[in-house]
Amino acid sequence: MIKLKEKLKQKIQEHRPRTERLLKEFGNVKVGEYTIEQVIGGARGIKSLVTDISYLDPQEGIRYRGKTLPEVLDILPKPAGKNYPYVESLWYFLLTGEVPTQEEAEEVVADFKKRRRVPLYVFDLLRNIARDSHPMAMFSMAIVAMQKESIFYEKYKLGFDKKTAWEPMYEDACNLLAKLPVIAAYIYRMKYKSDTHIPENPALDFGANFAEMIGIDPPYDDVARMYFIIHADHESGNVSAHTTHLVASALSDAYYSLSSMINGLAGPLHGLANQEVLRWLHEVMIKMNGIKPTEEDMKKFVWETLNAGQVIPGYGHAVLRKTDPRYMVQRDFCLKYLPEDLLFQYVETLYKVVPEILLQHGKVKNPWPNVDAQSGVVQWFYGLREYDFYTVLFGLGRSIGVLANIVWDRALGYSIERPKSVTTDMLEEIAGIKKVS
Ligand code: HAX
Repeated sequence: MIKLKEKLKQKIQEHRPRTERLLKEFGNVKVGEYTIEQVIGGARGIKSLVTDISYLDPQEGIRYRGKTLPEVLDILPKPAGKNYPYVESLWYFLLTGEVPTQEEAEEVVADFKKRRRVPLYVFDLLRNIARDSHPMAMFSMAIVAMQKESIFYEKYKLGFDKKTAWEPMYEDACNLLAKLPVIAAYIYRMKYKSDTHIPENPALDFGANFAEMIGIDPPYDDVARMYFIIHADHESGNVSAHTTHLVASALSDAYYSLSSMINGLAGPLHGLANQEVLRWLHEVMIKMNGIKPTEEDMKKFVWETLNAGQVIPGYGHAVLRKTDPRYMVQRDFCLKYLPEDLLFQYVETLYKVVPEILLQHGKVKNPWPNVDAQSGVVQWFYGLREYDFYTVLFGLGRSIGVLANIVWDRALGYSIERPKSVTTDMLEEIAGIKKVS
């Protein structure tokens, strides 16, 4: 058993009594109250999920296991000579809450390499899907196609043991996560690079192997690591994390759960916003004949979009009430490595004008940019220009957090999810405007 799994086992044993005590002794204590607006409005703000892996403060932004993103990027072990940490060290950190040593992180790197082989039938399947399908649809299908590999499902058939169910879930999660860069790279090269492929490199870690397989030279390996790490988790209520948790709560295995997550992430109000930002920016660039717009020009385009009833992609958030720290990490990266890039200049101009316009527009609760407003610029600069692939990158990163979460879901024996619905008549009666007979 590798050190990560041993440590995780110990953490689970230590944690279980806390959950058991809360349920047994304090199960009736109220967590909060909620309103009709929250019920109709997508359960916004209703505290009904538990995770210790990350927490999203509306003012501060995300913390993974109590640490801000700059802290995480700083303290996790990195490959020699590189600026960003191993994705595998984040996996260790999210699962255990402890920063791995270099040796512990590299043990996970070695473990993931052994799990990387993708069954041939997955490539056969991908080759038989209409080539103009969206890469997120391909990614989702490839993941669910591997369900027959599930160890959790096999063990379940022999008899479900609540205390040990996390172990096969952990094995599935590691097996699946290790394969995702290989699958994503295959989709990319099949769709956009004339179906020419680059074999995986057993010498490389998760991020570097992905970079090599899609065919982009260093320092894109560091870009990939940074990108996957900052997209990994955003607590449990966002569509992708919640979907994974919801599906896994029915004791569906990691393959079914993660495939559903990809489907949820593919919505333009969620992960697909990163491709929409690039599409929108290019429309603006065409109108500007490729020259940098003035703030006045940019204001005009933003208002045109709003007046056409469209959202400004990359702005706003359901929880955050300030600029997304994931935006800031990428902005700092751009300021350091590509300050003169034209697309970055567009994004910077937007940053100056959009918040004020959204405030004047008067609808949004958060006028500040989110992660998606900046991420395409970095990808574009390093040569990944097929922007309908950007959400696949997000999906790769998000998989790290949501898979860590469902391992813990099984460890703590969380119940099948089943909120209660009401009818509109019932809400009208609660509001005091109608009597239900
Ligand atoms: N541009 C224009 N209008 C916006 C807006 C934006 N960027 N963001 C919100 N609004 C509008 C909403 O459409 C809503 O209008 P209606 O009352 O007419 O329905 C109103 O402002 C209030 O919305 P809100 O409470 O501020 O925001 P929500 O919690 O409902 O939605 C969203 C949060 C992220 C979905 C929203 O801000 C949005 O659509 N943003 C643009 C798309 C985007 O960038 N999505 C990615 C978010 C980050 C993420 O999850 N990445 O994966």
